[in-house]
Amino acid sequence: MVLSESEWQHLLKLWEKVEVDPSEHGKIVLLRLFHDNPKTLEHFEKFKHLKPDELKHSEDLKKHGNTVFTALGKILKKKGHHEAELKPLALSHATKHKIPIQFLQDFGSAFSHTMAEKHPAECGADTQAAIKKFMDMFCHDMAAGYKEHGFHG
Ligand code: ZNH
Repeated sequence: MVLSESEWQHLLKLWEKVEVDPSEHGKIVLLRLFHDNPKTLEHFEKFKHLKPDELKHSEDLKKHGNTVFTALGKILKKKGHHEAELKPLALSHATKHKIPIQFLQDFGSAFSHTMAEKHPAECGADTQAAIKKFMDMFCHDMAAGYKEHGFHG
């Protein structure tokens, strides 16, 4: 699951586009995740009671999108050396939010599809394959962190 230098470069180039507006990118990916797997929305106390239209226009969802994408960007830029960044995330997602690994994989698909749609020039087949590898690595390392906290999501 090790990424090559050229795969990291594809991802970093794509990320330059994401960083222009992380809240908007985060929001679109989360909306797609909630649409593709409605069970994921149930884990958000602050969003699960919103109607689809309210969710779409929620400033709070944008804020959360920014939180998630800022964290994801920090991880990506470590090019695989992300132990320090993943530790607190594995802890909170295992013990507090209780998010099954499957949902993190679903997030990866929503992320990949959104990028291909929004940034076709930066998201060719090579980049899509790199995203898949990166998200597989992320999920694998999160699962290892989950186990340390006795969560087998
Ligand atoms: Zn999450 C939160 C990141 C996915 C659910 N997150 C969160 C935060 C962060 C994150 C940074 C804040 C802090 C803490 O820890 O708490 N996430 C993230 C990332 C990812 C994710 C990076 C991928 C990649 N999440 C996810 C999913 C889900 C979730 C998939 C479901 C389904 N989160 C969550 C919750 C929370 C969080 C529920 C809490 C929110 C509030 O605020 O309430």
